[in-house]
Parts: sequence; structure tokens; C-alpha cells
Amino acid sequence: MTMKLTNLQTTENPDWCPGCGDFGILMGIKKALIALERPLHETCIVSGIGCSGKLNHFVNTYGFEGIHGRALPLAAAVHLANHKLNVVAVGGDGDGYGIGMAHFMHAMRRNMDMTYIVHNNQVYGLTKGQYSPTTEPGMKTSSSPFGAIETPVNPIKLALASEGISFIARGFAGDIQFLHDIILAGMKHNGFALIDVLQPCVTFNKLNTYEFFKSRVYRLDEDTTYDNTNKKMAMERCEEWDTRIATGIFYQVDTPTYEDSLPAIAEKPLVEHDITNIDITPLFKEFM
Ligand SMILES: Cc1ncc(C[n+]2csc(CCOP(=O)(O)OP(=O)(O)O)c2C)c(N)n1
Ligand code: SF4
Repeated sequence: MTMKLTNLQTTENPDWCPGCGDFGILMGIKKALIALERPLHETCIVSGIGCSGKLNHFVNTYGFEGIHGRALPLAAAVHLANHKLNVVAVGGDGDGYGIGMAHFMHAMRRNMDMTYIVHNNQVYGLTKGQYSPTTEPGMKTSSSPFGAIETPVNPIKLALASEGISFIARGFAGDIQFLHDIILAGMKHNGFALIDVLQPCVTFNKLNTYEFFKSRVYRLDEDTTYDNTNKKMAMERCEEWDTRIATGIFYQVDTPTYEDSLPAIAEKPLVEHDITNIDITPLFKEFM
């Protein structure tokens, strides 16, 4: 039986502001899950804290809302316990590129098979619009009343500079069909897939609006000269911002994953190991 959007509905309804880009990301994820054609109990969506962090309440899969900045280590734990699952981590730019930055760097170099979707609205949404690591210089927010003075993080550039990561993409919450294609490709990819999503925060970011992005975004897959195995080309495209902004898969390669080198899970996932005859009392004695 083909899955429908109604199968993904939960008893909770989003309390995001009307028009928030999070709705587009939610729909992109739901459509990708339908196209993936895997039973819903095989997906786990792990989140941090933020407006974005509530997303897993609204999708009828397994889910875990963790703590701010810690979506990736939690997702890694879920994945290592059962690496056959479709593990998706979600969070904001504050969550992933600020407080969770160290986890982001290490997750990329480990290349575990999971998908990381960042709702990049360039502000801290939930806590009322303070500037974030991706806020544009000069933007006035409650915590930068004279304009943000820091150089913003370019997540795509940072990912390209990291060794290990094998899938790097950018989507736009205002182009749900293409976002769905990118998310589906990320879920199908064997390795760590970063999907940075341009997500308008209609309440606190009056600069990076739908109009701002609509007049700039273009799709890399419509450019026949673009080669997404070429890092140098990707580096050039991710520098664009002022007049045009690339969306799509910047970089994708097939490289070994972290779990490929773990003998303990070579035969079957950790959760399927028989632990009935394992005595952990000596371990307790050692540590307690
Ligand atoms: C350790 C910790 N520090 C700070 C907070 C307060 N806090 C909650 S969400 C948030 C930022 C939210 O911004 P972002 O991660 O970009 O997500 P968004 O709400 O924009 O989706 C902060 C600072 C917290 N919950 N825990
Ligand atoms: S504050 Fe911004 S990010 Fe949060 S729900 Fe409202 S529009 Fe969306």
C-alpha cells in the first residue's frame, strides 16, 4: 500500500508562526519519506532545541527531541545502536553551527550514514530573534542593536573543507519539490549527508525573506556545466550570495562510512546481538 501524507500525521499540529519556512521543510521531509518507501518504524528523527527542534513531533515516525546543540551525538547513538535505521537529525543554525559546532565538525569527518537537515533561518527563532552564526553582517537584532559585526559561517564551505563528509547540499524551504528531491537523495546516500536549508523566519528575519531568496536561488542540477564531484567548483559556487544563490547537491562522493570499519556491527546491528549470557557485574564493580 502506498503511503500517504495522512499516514505521517501525528496528533500534534505545528505551532510555528504562519508562513514560517519550517512548514516547507516539514513537507519536504514527509514527501521524501513517502518516496523512500520504507516502513515508518524504520525512521528516527532526532532534534535539538529550537522552533526547528519541534519538527519530529509532527511526523509519525520514531523521534527524540534532545537538548540544544546535541542533535548529532544523539543521532549517532541511535545509528550505532541500529545502523539499519534511517536516522535523520534536524535543528537550527544556532543549534548546529553555534553551540553544536564541535559535534558538527566531528560528525562530518566520521561520515556515519545519516541525514542532517539544518533549518538555517540566520537567527535564533525560538528565543526571539537574536543573531546567530549565519546572520548577515549589519543585520539588527535584539542582541545586535547596531548591526551584527561578526563574519558569518558559510556551512557549505565549512563542510567542503572538512575531510570525510560525502554529501553536501543546500535547499530552499520555498521550493518544496526540489527540497524533497534533495532530502530523498540525502536519505538514500550511504554516508553523512548535510542539507543546509534556507528557511525564512517571517517573524524575526526581515532581511532573508522568501522574496530575498526567490530572486536569487537557482538549481545546480539545471546547470549542465556543474560537476558535483568537483570540490573546487563547489567551493566557488558556495561563495555566491549577493546576487545568486545555488541550491542542490554541491558535492557527492562514494567513500567508506564509519560503520564500515566497525567489526562489532559487521554482521548485524548492535540491537540484534544476544546479550543474555553477558555478565556486566564485574564492570559495575570496577566503576562503583
Ligand atoms: C544549553 C542551552 N543554551 C541555550 C538554550 C536556549 N535556546 C533555546 S533554543 C535557542 C536557539 C534557537 O535557535 P536555532 O538553533 O537557530 O533554532 P530556531 O529556533 O531558529 O529553529 C537557544 C539559545 C538552551 N535551551 N539550552
Ligand atoms: S520564530 Fe521564526 S523560525 Fe520560529 S516559528 Fe516563528 S517564523 Fe518560524
